[in-house]
Amino acid sequence: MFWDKDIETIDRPSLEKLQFEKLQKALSAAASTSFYQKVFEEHSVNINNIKTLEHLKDLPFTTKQDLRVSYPDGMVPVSRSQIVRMHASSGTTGKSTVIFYTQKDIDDWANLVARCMVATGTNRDDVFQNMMGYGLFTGGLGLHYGAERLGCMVIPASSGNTLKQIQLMQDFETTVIHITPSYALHLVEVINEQGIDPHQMLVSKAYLGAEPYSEATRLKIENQFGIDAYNSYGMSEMNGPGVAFECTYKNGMHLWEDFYIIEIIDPDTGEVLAPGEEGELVLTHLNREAMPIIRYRTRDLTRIIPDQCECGRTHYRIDRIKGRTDDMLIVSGVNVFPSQIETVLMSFPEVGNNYQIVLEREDNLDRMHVKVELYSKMFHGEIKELEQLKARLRESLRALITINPRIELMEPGSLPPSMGKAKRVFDNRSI
Ligand code: DLL
Repeated sequence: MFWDKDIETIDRPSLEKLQFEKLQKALSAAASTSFYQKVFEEHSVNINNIKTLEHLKDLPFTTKQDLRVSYPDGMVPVSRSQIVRMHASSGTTGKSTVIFYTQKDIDDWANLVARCMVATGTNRDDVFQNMMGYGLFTGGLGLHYGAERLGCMVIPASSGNTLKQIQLMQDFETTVIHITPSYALHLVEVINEQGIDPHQMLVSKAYLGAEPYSEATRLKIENQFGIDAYNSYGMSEMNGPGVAFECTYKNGMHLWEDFYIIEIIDPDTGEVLAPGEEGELVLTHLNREAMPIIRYRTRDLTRIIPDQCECGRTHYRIDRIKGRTDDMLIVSGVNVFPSQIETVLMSFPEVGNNYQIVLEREDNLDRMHVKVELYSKMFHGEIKELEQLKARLRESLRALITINPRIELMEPGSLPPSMGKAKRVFDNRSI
């Protein structure tokens, strides 16, 4: 099942030719903005010297800080009257970064999202309940327009209000949901609390994204709901959701290369790495009129999966995001990604749906404290069993991250639930 078979299965030489044509247009649009004019001048860049895709690596990177510096519209080559929408990043630090779209940009984005949904087998007969926040965040409206373009019936539920979500799911026979993985874990708990069997509901698919999560969490959500969960990746700077999406093979996310040029770089040196090597994802937007962005450093760590997918799509897949270059924790000198901790926790069948990582400094030493909810049945047995579980959790974490964390076992519902992007790490060391 394809939305645009010719483009999705295009051979690599034709894809590269198309990318190069689009890159030239994107570069000349960028060069007409005040931001890139200055940057290209500073780096002595003459865009006429970019004669092949290979030359892209001669151009400077664009960073989140650059978007802040050029706030609000230093990267916009079109007039205000051509702009029909803006979104802003969900960043919690500093000034938010703003993204603009022309009508063509919105149409292209809707088509791209429709392409993603079709790759998972969704069609116009589906009822799509969108549980991502509507507003400046791109998660809500991004999928909304794509699902309408495909012809689904869209329920614009937005995030939160969990009992209402469940009622909508039942009354309108929702078949596909779009939700953050942390909220999905909370939703399924509330469904069970209401005495409803999630397996009896008609929902058959979930699109999970907007935050990092492990394969173990995907499996947990799939098993608890009895559905297929698909990984969805994107960021405001590159439109929002729809940048990369899994197909029915659920084996890495197709990153749509007719819209974006992918590079994986060494985050320390900026050097471009070979396909298959892990590093920071850098994306060039090839399609946006209102805001061309060249070589954007996403800070997300992943790798290209170089072999071709069995679905027939030729666009490269990227692996599950391992974390961000800026969310790596350094605990007692050891580098730890929260995703490593989540993988261990969620592989224990006794572990419930929520956890927190708290870092503290005691007597000048770093201490890691992992608070983890268990299923309620675990509190009906003997204390000895809980002590053994604690020891097994501590040992599994120590084996992987070489740090001995303090484990606190908690009853379900003890930790605050997440309705959107979850905050799970609390670093209290510098306070
Ligand atoms: O989160 C767009 C989005 C909405 C994607 C809905 C998927 C679904 P931002 O708020 O700008 O945009 O945050 C982008 O979120 O750089 C990643 O660090 C993280 N992220 C997004 N999707 C995933 C994912 C939206 N599937 C930032 N896995 C990105 C891991 C993800 N991290």
